[in-house]
Amino acid sequence: MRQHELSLNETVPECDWVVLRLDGRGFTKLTKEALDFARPFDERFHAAMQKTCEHLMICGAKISLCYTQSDEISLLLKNEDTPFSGKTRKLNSVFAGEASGIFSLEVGRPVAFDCRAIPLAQTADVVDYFRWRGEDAKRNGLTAFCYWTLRAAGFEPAEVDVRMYGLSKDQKLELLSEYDVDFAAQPQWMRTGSFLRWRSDVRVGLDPRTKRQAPTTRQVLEWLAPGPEGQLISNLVVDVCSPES
Ligand SMILES: Nc1nc2c(ncn2[C@@H]2O[C@H](COP(=O)(O)OP(=O)(O)O)[C@@H](O)[C@H]2O)c(=O)[nH]1
Ligand SMILES: [Mg+2]
Repeated sequence: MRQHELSLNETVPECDWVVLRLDGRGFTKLTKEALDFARPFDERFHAAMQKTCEHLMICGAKISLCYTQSDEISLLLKNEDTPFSGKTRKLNSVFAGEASGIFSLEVGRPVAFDCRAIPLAQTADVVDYFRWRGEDAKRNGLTAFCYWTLRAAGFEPAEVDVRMYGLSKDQKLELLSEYDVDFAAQPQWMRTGSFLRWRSDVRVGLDPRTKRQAPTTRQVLEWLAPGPEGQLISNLVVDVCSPES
């Protein structure tokens, strides 16, 4: 029986970094029908995603960096910090379970996330990975604003598809300004997604051993949104991935 059970046993291959990407299952339907969230973006939905990210950062593994956009979350781990001896079935199921549990509590109904483990050979791949997800967030965010602006103006879904077919980024921005929607003025998490990272917080406190004031360092979570050109993404990732971090 053990042989059967171990037949799908896989571990993360040789690499410097591992990303775990989680994605909400059927969230198009969930956000539309069951939970009636504002479209294209909803502060309550985003708050539940943020709570989920914060939980994942402290749920037992050393996560170097977290990024979220729409219904997805990417967690970056150093290979040596990857728990469960890098067994992908454990990583994928446990992290999906942790995210599903906390998000369900936040929104008050059962939801599921999937999770995939992605090995990345070196730091340059990590920069590329987060820029890729950031580009996806920007493209989808802009398209979603255009789509729902046209729907709010009374167009049927098929008419919106025709109106938006083949539009470039600049044409989409133009379309929004025709309807007095200032895309640049929308909250940054909607346009680029956002990062959650650990920051060292140094404070002066009483050292119980010496009974003297002394600096103490603790790790606190900090949310950041990348700039429009993705510069922050490279800087942040390189910073997080540096050997001293
Ligand atoms: N209403 C609403 N929907 C959102 C929000 N964030 C993400 N979504 C939806 O979540 C879905 C995520 O896409 P995808 O993972 O491809 O779809 P899925 O397979 O149905 O989960 C999209 O349909 C988004 O519109 C939000 O803030 N408000
Ligand atoms: Mg999804």
